[in-house]
Amino acid sequence: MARPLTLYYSPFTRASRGLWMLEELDEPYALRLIDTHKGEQRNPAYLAINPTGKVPTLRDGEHIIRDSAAICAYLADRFPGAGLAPATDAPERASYLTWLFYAASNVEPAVMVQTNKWPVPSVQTSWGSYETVIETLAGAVRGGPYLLGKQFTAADVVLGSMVRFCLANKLLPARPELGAYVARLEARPALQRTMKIEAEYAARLKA
Ligand SMILES: N[C@@H](CCC(=O)N[C@@H](CS)C(=O)NCC(=O)O)C(=O)O
Repeated sequence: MARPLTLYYSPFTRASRGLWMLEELDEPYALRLIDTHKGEQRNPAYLAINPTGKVPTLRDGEHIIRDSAAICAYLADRFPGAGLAPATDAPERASYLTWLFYAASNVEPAVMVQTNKWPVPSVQTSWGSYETVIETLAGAVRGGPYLLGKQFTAADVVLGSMVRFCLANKLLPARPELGAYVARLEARPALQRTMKIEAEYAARLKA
């Protein structure tokens, strides 16, 4: 049975990952705009579906999924025909899960700690050092075109979104491997459509 997909979304936030993922699928979906500047993410109706008060959240019929990486992984598995995740018994699944979880649990906090100069001893961090993360990322995308080679997956949406944001905001060094990877991602029609939708929704919020 068809279950309408709704993404609770705010432009130029971590919700952009969910939007890009939806654009990679050939499935109908709706966007519900949450104006985070007006604090709509803390409205009781929204907190009822996402008690963290953060965007994005995905509704798939009666199912609610939150956290951008989980949303991307969920959609990839929910629509296997799109080929955005290796099958659970495919050997490529190992690499896929590694990068998906590495992005969410290591890249993002490593960049936050580095940028904010938070004093955390590397022995206590899950990612080791910021430099280790940079080398790991550069090595992961050097061969390409994508993290798993020829197959583009939800792991590219999640990790690629982070690398793209970090390069644009100078939170990662302009390593040629990282820049070339982002250029390959930006050549994808789905990401180009995402960028257009983002700009339209951002303009709508300003109006
Ligand atoms: N782990 C969450 C984090 C989401 C998140 O940090 N969202 C931010 C926007 S980028 C937000 O909703 N901020 C509004 C607020 O904190 O009030 C995810 O990846 O979905």
